[in-house]
Amino acid sequence: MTRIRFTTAGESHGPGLVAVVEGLPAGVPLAAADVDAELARRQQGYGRGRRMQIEHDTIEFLSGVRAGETLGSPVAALVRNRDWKNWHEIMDPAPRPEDYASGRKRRLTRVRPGHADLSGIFKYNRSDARDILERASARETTARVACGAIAKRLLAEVGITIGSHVIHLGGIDAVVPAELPGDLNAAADPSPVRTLDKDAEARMIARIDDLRKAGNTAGGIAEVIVRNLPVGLGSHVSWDRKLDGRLAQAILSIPAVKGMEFGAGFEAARRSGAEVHDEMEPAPGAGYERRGHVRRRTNRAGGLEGGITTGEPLVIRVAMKPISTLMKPLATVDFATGEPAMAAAERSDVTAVPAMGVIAEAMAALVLADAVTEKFGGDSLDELRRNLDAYVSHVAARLGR
Ligand code: EPS
Repeated sequence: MTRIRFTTAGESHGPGLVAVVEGLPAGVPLAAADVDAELARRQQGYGRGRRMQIEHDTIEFLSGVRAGETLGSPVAALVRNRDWKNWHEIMDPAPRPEDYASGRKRRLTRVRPGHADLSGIFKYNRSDARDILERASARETTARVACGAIAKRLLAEVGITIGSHVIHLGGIDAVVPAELPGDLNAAADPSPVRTLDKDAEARMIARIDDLRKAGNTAGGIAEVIVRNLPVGLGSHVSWDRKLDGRLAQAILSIPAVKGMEFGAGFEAARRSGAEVHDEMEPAPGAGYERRGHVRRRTNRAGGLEGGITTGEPLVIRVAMKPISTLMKPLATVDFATGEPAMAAAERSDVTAVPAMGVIAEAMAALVLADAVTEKFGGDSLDELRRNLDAYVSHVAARLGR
């Protein structure tokens, strides 16, 4: 059983970030440009800090790709941190104790509320919050997006597409059109806040400007849509095979993400069964093969029933809290003295909600690529495709069509 696994390594201000993806079939077309395009999407967004002017993320493949195709072996890749040149001294892996004594290096001890700083210091028995924050930083999501871009290439080869858009930012709701554009990212990416609502866009930008002036930060909600999934990914049989649970683990692990919903989400809890469940009808026409020629009249389930894909679009909404590094800092305790203090004000963003949508796409892509390889296996893309095609022909014929 082939399965996709991935991991990342790297600190925010270290030399670079490493991404490793394992379990891809051989023969998936893959170029650095595919990954770079996704890395660039993650770097955009109104409300980012000065760091994004320093970085220009690009990938270097170290293994697993040859002549533009995956080999079936682990794909390892490197993204260098351009900012590293400014942090050599602070991030020196072998500093001298006298550097601290002389004040050349300072420990960060005014821990920031909302960050991993203090819990990490206690847990890992460190005396400098930098030992925690360098890895807790959302810079790490660069490597996740690199892994996700590779997963997206595999999904695209079997016709599955993923997009996202921002539906809320800093207290401002976007009006979501009843029919979303076919190419969601082509419509959302040109917006500085990745929203489809022009009027809300202007108000979101003004809100970010106000918060920046006030030294404050904003959260928001992005919606991820996955189209053309076959019915039957994931499983109802055991808790850890349910696809909703697998997606939730992946998406809730994104820094600052506090909640998520599938389809109608929390609203479903307030409504009656007749108002929530999606009625079914025969769908004999072309384009419904992957759904077994059955269509839901609505998609309040968000594309999943019993932890299994229905073949309807997967609809996931992801909520991000405001960034926890505030330029107008909050009260805290200085870990070095035990005295009350104001938190450290590190350079940061006002908001990263537009980027978070791109990161959520990547995490969803990795879970779905895993579910696709789990169900259809195959050591090569051709073999996986044959297995998928045979399955789709089978489900499409089940109702006698
Ligand atoms: C981040 C703080 C900022 C962000 C960073 C996430 O970095 P810095 O401390 O260098 O100013 O820019 O995000 C990225 C570097 C990135 O690539 O997204 C944090 O504390 O999480």
